[in-house]
Amino acid sequence: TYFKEQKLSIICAPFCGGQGKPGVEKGPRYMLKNGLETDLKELGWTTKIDEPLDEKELLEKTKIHDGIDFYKNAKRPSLVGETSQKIYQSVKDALAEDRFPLTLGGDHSIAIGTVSAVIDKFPDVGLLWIDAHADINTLESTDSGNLHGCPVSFLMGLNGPENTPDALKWCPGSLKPSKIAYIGLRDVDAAEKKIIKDMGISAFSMYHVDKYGINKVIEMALEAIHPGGGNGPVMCSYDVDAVDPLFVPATGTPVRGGLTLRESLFLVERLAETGNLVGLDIVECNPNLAVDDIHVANTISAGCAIARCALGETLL
Ligand code: 4U7
Ligand code: MN
Ligand code: MN
Ligand code: MN
Repeated sequence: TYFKEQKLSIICAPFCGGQGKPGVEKGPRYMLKNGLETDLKELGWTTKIDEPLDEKELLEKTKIHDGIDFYKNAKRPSLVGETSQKIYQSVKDALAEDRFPLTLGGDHSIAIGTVSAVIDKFPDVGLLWIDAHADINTLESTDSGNLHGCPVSFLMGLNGPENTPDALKWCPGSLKPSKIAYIGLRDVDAAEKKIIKDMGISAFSMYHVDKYGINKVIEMALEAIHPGGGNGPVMCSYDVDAVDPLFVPATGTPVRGGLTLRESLFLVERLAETGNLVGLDIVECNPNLAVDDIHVANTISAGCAIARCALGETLL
C-alpha cells in the first residue's frame, strides 16, 4: 500500500458549474451527514476534512457566470478552471502529507483537478473512469456545452494549448491514452466513440460487464493500465451514474441498464484488495433530483458505501 500511516483527507468539492442542474453541490454535505467520516475512522483511517470551496459563494458565482462565462459552446469555463485548480491544490496538499485523497463532488468536472494532482505525485498512475459516460468530449465536440462531459479531454490535453480557455491552462494535460480505462459505459456520444477508437483507449462497456463478468473486466482494465501483471498505482474516478438508477436515482444524467449495487461495490472492493489505490473521487450525487426521500437515501448511501468499500470495509 502507498499510505502506510492510513491517513486520509476528505476533500469536499461542492461544485455544480460543470453542468446545469443545481443540487449536485450538496453531495459532500449529504455524504458527511450520512456518517461517512465516522465510518472511515472505524475502518482505521485518521481523517481530516478539507473544504477549499465555499459552497454558498460558489453557487452565487455559478448564477453570475451563467450566460457570460463561455468559450465557444462550453459553459462556465472560467469557473470550472478556477474551481478545479483549487481542488488540484487540495489533492496535492493531501498527497504531500501522505494522506489518501478522497474527493466528494460535486459534478465530474472537478476530476480535472483531482486526477492532475495524483498524476503529479504518481506519474505512472493508471486511471479507472467508472461512468455511464466517457466524459471525453472536447470543446469542439461537446453538444451540451456542459464541462462535466469533458474532463478527460483536458486531462489528456486533447484541446491543445491554443484552444484551451485561460482558466484551464494550469492543467498539465499529460494523461496518456494507454493509462486510462473505462468501466460501465452505455451512453457515449458519436464524437467520443471516434476519439476512443482513434486513440486506442481501453473501454469496458456494460456489454463487456455482461459478457465477461465484473471480476474479469476489472482484471482486464488493470492489465490495460499496467501491462504485465496489472500492478502499479491506480486512481479511481467514480461517477455514481455508473450504477443503475434503480439503486442510484438521484443523479443528473441517469442511464438505465447500469451496474448492480453489488457490481459497483465489488469493483472498489477489488481495488482495495490490490492495495494499489492512490485516489478516489465520488461525484454526481444530486439530492435535488429525487422525487422521494428514499431516492436521496439510496443514492447517498450508495455513494458512501463505494467510499467505504474502496477504503477497506469489506477486507477481512
Ligand atoms: B457525467 C453528455 F451528451 N455526453 O457531453 C454530454 F450525453 O459526468 C453527457 O458523466 C455527459 O455525468 C455526462 O453532455 C457527464 C451527453
Ligand atoms: Mn456520467
Ligand atoms: Mn446522455
Ligand atoms: Mn462523469
